[in-house]
Amino acid sequence: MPQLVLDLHHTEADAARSLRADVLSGLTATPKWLPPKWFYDARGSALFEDITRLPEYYPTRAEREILDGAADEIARVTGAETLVELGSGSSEKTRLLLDSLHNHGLLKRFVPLDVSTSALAMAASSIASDYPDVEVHGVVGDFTAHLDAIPAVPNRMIAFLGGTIGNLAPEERTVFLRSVRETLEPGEWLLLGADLVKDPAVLVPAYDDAAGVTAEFNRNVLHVLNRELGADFDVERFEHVARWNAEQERIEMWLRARQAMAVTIAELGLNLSFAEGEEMRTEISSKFRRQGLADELYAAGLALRRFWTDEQGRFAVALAQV
Ligand code: AVJ
Repeated sequence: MPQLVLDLHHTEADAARSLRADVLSGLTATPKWLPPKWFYDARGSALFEDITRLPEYYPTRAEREILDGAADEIARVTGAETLVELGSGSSEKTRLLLDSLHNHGLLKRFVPLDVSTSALAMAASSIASDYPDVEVHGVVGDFTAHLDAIPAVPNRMIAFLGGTIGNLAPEERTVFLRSVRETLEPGEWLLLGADLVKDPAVLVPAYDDAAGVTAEFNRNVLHVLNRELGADFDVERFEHVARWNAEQERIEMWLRARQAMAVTIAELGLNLSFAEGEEMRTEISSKFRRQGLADELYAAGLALRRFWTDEQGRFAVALAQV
């Protein structure tokens, strides 16, 4: 029987509290904004899975291509015995890493960390049954708050894939990378997936696809607020906007009110008004350059050891060491 443990560092009550705090501070700010983590209820997670298969959305395929080619070298260079995965999500790319660590006779333990108990339990149990000699130690937690819950065992590699680092603002990235550095011991590893700066003619359609899946994904956060906080957003009256911010080198997603509206968030006792055309920011997705990433890693105490891109140079996987 495989060893399977789940640690709960983040309960439903914690999530409810942090949603309320985020919505209260974001929707009373100017401009209004919401953190992207609230996209991912069951419907939002399914819509994101659909996004990863869209012709315009290259990051998932590009990262898979990189990991396919680099997994062997990653195992050889790191000698990692424990793979920690932040925001475990879909496990397909994880399995490339698990397989290669396993084939090299290294893999002892897999530690997925995710805010969603149900997503984590599914990922953890499917890995546990497919790798019977590997200990699976899931952590329900938030990667910006609970890295200290990662078990202190030797020879770890933390994988943070998919380009999710791009969701963090520069100051949040600094804090996050320092906390990774603090969590790891000298010699241990960070494997980081990051989307690269490129022509906005490629970037914008990746976040504004022809089939309208990303638009539904973006509006989904309003369904989440309606259900979880008793809000009365008229979701279809918000239009999806994706634009390239050239100064900050990031894609931004916004929701634009098609007309003036009053919105009540019952559980917060909050009454809001939207002007016609008013935009609320729902996500930033920062794009990186090799040197900038190396500098940010270095500033956090992490040394860049390997850097791979896909054939077309769209996406990068960086391997850094404490
Ligand atoms: C999951 C954060 C990497 O920023 O590309 C996809 C989320 N948003 N389409 C990204 C997303 C719109 C995605 N990350």
